[in-house]
Amino acid sequence: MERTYIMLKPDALQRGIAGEILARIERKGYRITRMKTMQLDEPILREHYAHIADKPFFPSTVDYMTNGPVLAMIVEGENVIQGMRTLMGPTRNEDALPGTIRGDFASSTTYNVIHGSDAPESAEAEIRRFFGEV
Ligand code: DGI
Repeated sequence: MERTYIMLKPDALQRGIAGEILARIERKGYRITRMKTMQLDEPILREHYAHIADKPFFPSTVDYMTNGPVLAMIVEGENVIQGMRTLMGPTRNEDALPGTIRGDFASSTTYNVIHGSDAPESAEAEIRRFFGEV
């Protein structure tokens, strides 16, 4: 069974929509096997977001992501990495269709409520980064 790293971003918790997002993940048939809240800091975000760390929007991403706790999760299911990306919707807010988590809840490309790994290698690296060896 495949697994992926999913993270509800601070605005999901602050807006009280975490339960609704978790329900969508469960309703799809995926299993949440680990879950914890965490306060992120800039060093872990520089690692997690190394591919965007030199972008002009990165400082606002750090402000957003350190604004309050996140909900870190390991989610399992058949082809769950791609399946969760489909359920989440794309990165750019204007492309996220209604019916997807981002399409229904994200208020901007920065404030986009959820993270999900994009490939098997990044899923394992992110699980290790946020949960250690599990
Ligand atoms: O895997 P994703 O989260 O969909 O996208 P990513 O890994 O390319 O980017 C990580 C996060 O960085 C993304 O969730 C939101 C932010 N980001 C990416 N591209 C842009 C952006 N934020 C702004 N404001 N503008 C962008 O073009």
